[in-house]
Amino acid sequence: MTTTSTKTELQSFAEDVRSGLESSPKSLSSKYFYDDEGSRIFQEIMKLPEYYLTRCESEIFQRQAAEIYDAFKHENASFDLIELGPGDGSKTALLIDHFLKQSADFTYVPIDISAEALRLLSEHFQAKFPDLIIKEKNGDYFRVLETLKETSAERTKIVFFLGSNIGNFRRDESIEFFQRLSSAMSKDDLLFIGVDLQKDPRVILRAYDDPSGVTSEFNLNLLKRINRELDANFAIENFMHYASYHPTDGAARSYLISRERQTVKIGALGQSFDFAQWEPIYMEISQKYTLGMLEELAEKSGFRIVKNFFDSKKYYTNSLWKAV
Ligand code: AVI
Repeated sequence: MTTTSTKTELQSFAEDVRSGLESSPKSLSSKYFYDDEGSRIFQEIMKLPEYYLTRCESEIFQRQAAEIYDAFKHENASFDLIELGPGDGSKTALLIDHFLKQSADFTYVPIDISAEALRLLSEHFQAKFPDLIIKEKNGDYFRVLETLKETSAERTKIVFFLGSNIGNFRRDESIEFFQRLSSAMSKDDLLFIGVDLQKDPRVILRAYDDPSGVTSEFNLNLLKRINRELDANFAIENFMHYASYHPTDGAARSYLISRERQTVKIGALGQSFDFAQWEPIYMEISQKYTLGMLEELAEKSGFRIVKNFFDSKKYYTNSLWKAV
């Protein structure tokens, strides 16, 4: 999660922006939300009273660390705990703390595309947990998992994909993602994912439409990033954040709406884009699951559910899957 730096990264960013703004409806990929400022705003989102997801996952880890460890241990005596996109690792730290107190035999392997984020996390974890063995891996999730499959085949892997990150994929994309994961894992390896569940639609909508405007700032920050990195001239005040939740498909979606008819120039693309008044740019999906949808997802992607852990309100689940 850093500012786009290399030429190829900048080119892919520009190409993705071009194809998104040429589509109908226009769209921008939420994977570009997380430059330094976007990551900072996301930290703010996680502290919002309306954004329940982070607190639910922390509650599960705080209250059920022993049961989670039992479920891991029951399957495997020693393991590699591989975390995809660990962020600041604060929730994982709750489990690591418990595992170390139980003298668990494991190695922590965080994987991230950002070398800087990994360096900070490793330094922090090494200071917090002097006995923890950390082997950080910089790069693409799948490529790193493939190499681990070859180099440490004898070690059982427990892959963590927390924070409801799977919600930011469409349902077809999430099947493809987990299928790729399962082919990079060995039989009997485990996957531990954080999933936001369907609930009172008003609770979900509020989480993406906070009255303090932090989520709005988060979305608009992508336009600022495009201005800065791709030499564009989005007038930020001419766009407004709009969030929706549809209980029929369980999808929360966010948009930036053009308040007026306008043209935006993107220097790096040598191209201009026209916006009609009230035209939306589709920014992000946050898919909410039922337990039935989760079971279907596991089955279609080569896993079976071993156990679901829930918070006290049953808003959220951490679901343990086994590769079959
Ligand atoms: C990172 N991801 C799981 C967040 C979510 O809930 O979809 C991103 C987010 N977007 C707006 N608020 C939070």
